[in-house]
Amino acid sequence: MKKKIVSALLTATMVCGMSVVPAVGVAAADDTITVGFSQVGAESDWRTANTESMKSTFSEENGYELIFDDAQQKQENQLTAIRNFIQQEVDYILLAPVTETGWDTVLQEAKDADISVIIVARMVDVSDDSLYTTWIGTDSLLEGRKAAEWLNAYTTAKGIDAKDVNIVDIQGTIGSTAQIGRSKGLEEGVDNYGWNLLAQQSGEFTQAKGQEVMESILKQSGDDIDVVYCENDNEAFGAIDAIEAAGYEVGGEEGQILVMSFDTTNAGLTDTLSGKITLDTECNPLHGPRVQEIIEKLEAGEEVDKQAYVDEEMFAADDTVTSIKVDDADYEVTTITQDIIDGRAY
Ligand code: GYE
Repeated sequence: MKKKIVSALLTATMVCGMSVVPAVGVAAADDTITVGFSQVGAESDWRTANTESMKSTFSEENGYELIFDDAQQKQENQLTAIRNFIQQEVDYILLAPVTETGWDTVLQEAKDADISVIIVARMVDVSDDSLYTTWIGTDSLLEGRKAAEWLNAYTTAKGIDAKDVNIVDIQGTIGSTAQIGRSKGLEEGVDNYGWNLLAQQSGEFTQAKGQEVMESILKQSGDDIDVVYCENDNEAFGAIDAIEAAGYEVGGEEGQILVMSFDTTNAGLTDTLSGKITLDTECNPLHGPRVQEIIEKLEAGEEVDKQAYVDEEMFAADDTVTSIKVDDADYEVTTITQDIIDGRAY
């Protein structure tokens, strides 16, 4: 831990009254950057890939000491973890916040302790943005808008009337950036095109909850459902299991229930290849190297952007729609292949 070692050296200098020439081992330890990472949990394949990316980046070989804390999807655990990091005098705090609100007090404590905070993946909603140094993550609203534009293009290409498009939205963790943006993108599509939103309920980004929620919605309105918009892959896996167990088929053909998803994890794209998921919109979890680049810049005294979005793609089961437009920008929709899946890093 840099700060502690520096102060230990200063103390040694004062006590001995002579200059201290650090031994080689001490000098090496002096370079170690201590990072406390408060991770939301392990609710999804995306999250596991994200944890893995952070752990392999902030390794001893790379000159870091990582203190990792899994909050099990609870904000109170994240608050405790951050307070522990402050007490341990880490050099940086990385926070992947479960929801957007409720961070002002604890981030003020980090600021008072002079510790830089980097927000990862989801965003925080704080009254003073000097409470964090920078944010890196996904543009969830754009993801939702892209998915909605694809649905409009797909149903139009199939000659389906907008008023015959009945949608179920299995939302993510309520109040998280990923949920807020993805739900809003769909809701805008409902307003713009006149689709019917039959049900909207949280599956908490997990397979188990996605399945449970889908089961109960199927009981109420099974025969009416045309589209299930899952806000991540794990919810989609659960929803697909529920749909098939109830005797319905998933897919993009007439009479089937069309499943849309986000994340493009390996398992998600495998379901896209088999046609169980018709569209999977990417959300890239490999933030480790990106955060490392930010830390290196800060260490060098350079300026960093206040926020940075990651570029993301869209993958479909077939080529009914090959590109869509959001706010005058074109986005390609790639038909998934096994080669694409094999060539991906997660
Ligand atoms: O889509 C989901 C995860 O915050 C972007 O959280 C992330 C989301 C991701 O649990 O699978």
